[in-house]
Amino acid sequence: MKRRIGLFALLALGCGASTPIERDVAPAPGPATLDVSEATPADGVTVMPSVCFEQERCDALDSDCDGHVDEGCPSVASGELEIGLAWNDDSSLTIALEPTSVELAGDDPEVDCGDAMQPRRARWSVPALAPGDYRIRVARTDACEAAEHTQASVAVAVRGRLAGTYNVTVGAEPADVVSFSVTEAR
Ligand SMILES: [Ca+2]
Repeated sequence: MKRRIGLFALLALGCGASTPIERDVAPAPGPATLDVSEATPADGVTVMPSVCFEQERCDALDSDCDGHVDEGCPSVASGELEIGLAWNDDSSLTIALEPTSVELAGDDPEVDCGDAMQPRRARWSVPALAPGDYRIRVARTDACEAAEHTQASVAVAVRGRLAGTYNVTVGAEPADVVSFSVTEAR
């Protein structure tokens, strides 16, 4: 009887452990050896619902919900990290990424400081993400005399998946938007 219980317990354990065993047997192929954590919005940041259109609209969002920000739009480079930034007043904003050793490809938008009606849209990307803890902020530049508080939207796609679209208020100090981690897959 004792032996039978032991066997049953072993079988039950086997069922519970099926997921990691499957992953060991069939590892992800090729370069897909990184895991990306769920993105964590910073305090005070609003996570916006996705609104999906048939085609990308080049609006610094992932407007066709394919996991890429403004893919195929003029002067937009794709990458494992893609960031779109949009705002609508006469401030000048940029993205700051930690770790700072990771170089963001992309340019601060050329803004006409006197034209508050000019849409402000900018995109940045990182071709390949190494394992690490990442944090995205929005910061002011000195290009225009800034409004006191600016509402900005930040769309973040990581490895072909939209992490989220965030609304953030940017004051004098850089505003935290979101953080995520990239780890080696086990
Ligand atoms: Ca897209």
